[in-house]
Amino acid sequence: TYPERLNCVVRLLDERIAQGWGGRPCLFSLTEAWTYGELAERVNRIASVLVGRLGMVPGNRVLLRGANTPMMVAAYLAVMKAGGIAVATMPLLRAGELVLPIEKAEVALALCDHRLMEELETARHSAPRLARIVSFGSADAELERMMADAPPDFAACDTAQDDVCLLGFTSGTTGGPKATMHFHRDVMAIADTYGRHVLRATAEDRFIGSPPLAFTFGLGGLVIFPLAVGASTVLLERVGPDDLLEAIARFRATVLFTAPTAYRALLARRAPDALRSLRRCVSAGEHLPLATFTAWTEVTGIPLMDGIGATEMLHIFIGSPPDRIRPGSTGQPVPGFQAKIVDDEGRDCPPGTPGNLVVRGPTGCRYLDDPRQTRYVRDGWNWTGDTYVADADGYFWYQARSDDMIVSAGYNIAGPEVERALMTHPAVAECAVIGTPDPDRGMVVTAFVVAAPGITTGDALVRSLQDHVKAQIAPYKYPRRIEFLDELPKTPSGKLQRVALRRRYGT
Ligand code: 3SK
Repeated sequence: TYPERLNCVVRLLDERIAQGWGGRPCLFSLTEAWTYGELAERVNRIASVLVGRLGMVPGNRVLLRGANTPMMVAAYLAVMKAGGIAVATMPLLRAGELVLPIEKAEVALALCDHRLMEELETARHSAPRLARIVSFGSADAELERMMADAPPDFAACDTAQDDVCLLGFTSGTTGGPKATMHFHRDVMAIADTYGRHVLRATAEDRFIGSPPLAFTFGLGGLVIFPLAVGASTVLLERVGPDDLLEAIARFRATVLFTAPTAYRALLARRAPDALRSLRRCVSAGEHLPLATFTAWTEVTGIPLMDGIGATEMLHIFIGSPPDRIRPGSTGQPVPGFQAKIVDDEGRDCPPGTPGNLVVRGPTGCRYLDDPRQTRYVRDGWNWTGDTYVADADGYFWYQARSDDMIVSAGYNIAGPEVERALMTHPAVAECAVIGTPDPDRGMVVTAFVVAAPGITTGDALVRSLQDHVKAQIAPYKYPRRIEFLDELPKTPSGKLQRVALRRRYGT
């Protein structure tokens, strides 16, 4: 339970300063090192700018666009401290993909890394309600210039525990992205549930990882959990396996948050010495195969902590602490959350019977103004879209996605969105996109394409289609496999048979 008046930034940051921890290390990047005190001062200056110069009032939604940097963390916390609502979108989104979040969240103000301005400026032509974009991320960016004149103190907005402070967007297979609303108390709840009971980090820990701060997996793992225990965190803008490996060794990181694809890539570097400082390794965002768990555990001596979370629930809701891991299973529900398996009518399935994974808990699930609320939340249970089996001991075992979402290297990608992008290429007559198994990325986006009459298929067309998709939508969504077919498999009534396509890959 939390007090009626609650501002999560007061809890996570101001109370640390009051405790006398201002001089302790807080945020690192490859070029910067901020103490708790320095973060608190930047948060206050940004909050002063938001309210005093940019006219933000409590409840306003502020779009945040940036890579994982200390300034991005400061911007998040400043919006929430001032009573605003942080609206996070993946930094790689293209202009066309930014319009819906801006419109849906009714965003009039954005703080944007100066290197990502172009797509946002373009998006604004189709989203005129976005009245003001303020750049940040360099000494002469607009936000930094205003911060220089702003007061270093700021009295936090007196928010209620159930005031919304964060809108997280999650991809939908039909009907486009949905915005999930989270309260100030939800931010504390993930620290008090997963953080306290499963992760069990301490002030001496140093966090590191790859998920973007715009994804709540990254926000929790790299900001909320470390701040909640007074630890420090390393923020990386480039998170390829070599970048990650080098940074783990350089900063002697102890807690790693990333997806199975990255764990496999780190193992492939064959540099166990670089991983020696780690003591907690959390894997989520996609299914963790037993082979990856085993290989990681053998090489590092640290059991890989699998977990499943959702933007709807803010963070991980099933996942076991190191001493209770059952290899191959995702784990048990995080204390504070309940999970169960139900059939398509919502009736409980007995242990051992596969069915739909549903969850409920303190943090979700509330969609912003979305008719899909009643489809995905029934009787208070959030339908996750995953098929699982529970065993008699309450461990949950992943089987498959129940919908058409493709989970690749930790990214959720909606096949229909890739299909729409491909269909705008003049060489495509018809197409269908599914996920197919891949040893490195778990699944890869695979497109089956019927070429337009007279078009020559081959490698050049594959490259052209891939480049075309990367230019339309976030590049991580492009189809890594493309197969050309004379026709797509259809039912007699003309409906696409995705099952027949999946069968080609044995799934
Ligand atoms: O498992 C996930 O995909 C996830 C989503 C949102 C937040 C946290 C996690 C682990």
